Amino acid sequence: MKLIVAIVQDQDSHILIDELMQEDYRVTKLASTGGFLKSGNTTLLLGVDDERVEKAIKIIEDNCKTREITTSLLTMTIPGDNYVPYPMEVKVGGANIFILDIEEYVNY
Ligand code: 2BA
Repeated sequence: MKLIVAIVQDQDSHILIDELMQEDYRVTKLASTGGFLKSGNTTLLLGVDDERVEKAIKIIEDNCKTREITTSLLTMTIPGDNYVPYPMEVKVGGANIFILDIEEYVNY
């Protein structure tokens, strides 16, 4: 068994969860925050039998889009001590996926 940890964009999460549930995957949704953009994203946990991992990844891939986001990070102006917003284009992934081996799964 594997644990799939998938960090996806909020906009994609509802349809993605519906698609996964339709294929009988069990899903836990966590509200998370990206360290770089400091904005919300969604982390999904899926406990999956080994032979169903590939299909789960394909469903995630099919339902998550990469998007260009313009963000303003703060940077210091020279001369002076003022902070001014500095626009920056960032490509946010459709999904960042970690696949972990599960030693034991217990369900009461
Ligand atoms: P954030 O940390 O908010 O990052 C959003 C996007 O900003 C990233 O998209 C990446 O394109 C860019 N980015 C991140 N750190 C950067 C840096 N130091 N310099 C320049 N650009 C940077 P993704 O790579 O697709 O990541 C989307 C979200 O997935 C991340 O949100 C974070 O919440 C999570 N994530 C990605 N890689 C991770 C990892 N190795 N461990 C834990 N979480 C991860």
